[in-house]
Amino acid sequence: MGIIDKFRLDGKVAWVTGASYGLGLAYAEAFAEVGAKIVFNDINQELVDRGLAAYKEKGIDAYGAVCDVTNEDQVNAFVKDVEEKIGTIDILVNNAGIIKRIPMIEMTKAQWDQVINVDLTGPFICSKAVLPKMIEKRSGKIINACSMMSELGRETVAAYAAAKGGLKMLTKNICSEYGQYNIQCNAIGPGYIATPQTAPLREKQPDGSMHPFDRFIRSKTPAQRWGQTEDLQGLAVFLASPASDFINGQVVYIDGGILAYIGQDPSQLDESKFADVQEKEHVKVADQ
Ligand code: NAP
Ligand code: GCO
Repeated sequence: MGIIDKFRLDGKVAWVTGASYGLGLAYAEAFAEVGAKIVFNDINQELVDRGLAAYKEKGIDAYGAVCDVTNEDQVNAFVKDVEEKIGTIDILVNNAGIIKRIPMIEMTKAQWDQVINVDLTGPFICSKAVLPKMIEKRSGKIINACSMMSELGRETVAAYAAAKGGLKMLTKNICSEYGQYNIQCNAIGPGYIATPQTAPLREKQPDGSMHPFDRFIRSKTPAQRWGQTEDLQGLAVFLASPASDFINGQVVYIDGGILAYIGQDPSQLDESKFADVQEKEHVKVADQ
């Protein structure tokens, strides 16, 4: 196998959860480009249909179905359906996730539970559903969606940070427990990426000026820009492919340098430098 072949996914079935749009769609598109068969789920039929249309437009014959990653019966039924119709799942990306930006003392337990259920329990349920066949095949890749909040806290995201911190340790534990079966479990740790999930943090102010958080993130990122979903595709393919067979239990941060940099005074940023990139980064959810 030549070195470039190590990055191919020919004959592999890749399941990306919550992949109708956003980062999940970007990961799946890249996997398809290097030969994988794509299966995905989302929370309702409207989103699944939107995803199927998006994949078809990209020339990808994806399989999609409604499945709530927090519902073990739905997940097990989804996996059984995929195994019967497509084949056993070789690659799982636990991408589905939500965030609620609420000060902790104002957050209800129900809101806390919802975030933990989707962002941490969901990956547990989905990983548990695919691991038995991966063990049988002595081969498998699980990639979790960690975050800057796997390492850092910030105001209003207590539940999300707790979930993403826990997901870092779940990644290490799946590695520890199943690495002996040639199963690699790693995580992608994106920085701040321009997707619908972060759109509220980038919306221009009524006077047309930058959102304060947009300015803040650019001052914390050496690249002085938000990541684009395309920035993460190479890492996703790497972690899903034979090229990463001896990497296990790692969170690979892809953040434009945020975690390495103390940051600069946001007021010192030259906003005129951002005019050319802002339109793409401020693309509306409807255009995703
Ligand atoms: P996104 O735009 O909000 O997309 C998340 C997808 O997951 C949506 O399709 C969402 O459906 C779906 N989903 C939510 N709950 C679900 C459930 N219970 N079952 C199945 N699907 C469900 O998020 P994103 O920005 O693409 O991020 C994808 C992942 O990367 C998330 O885990 C996120 O935490 C993580 N991440 C994102 C960033 C970033 O800057 N964007 C950075 C670091 C990590 P709905 O549309 O109904 O919500
Ligand atoms: C927020 C953002 C972040 C990003 C991402 C950063 O409110 O701070 O939504 O949480 O989504 O997780 O890595």
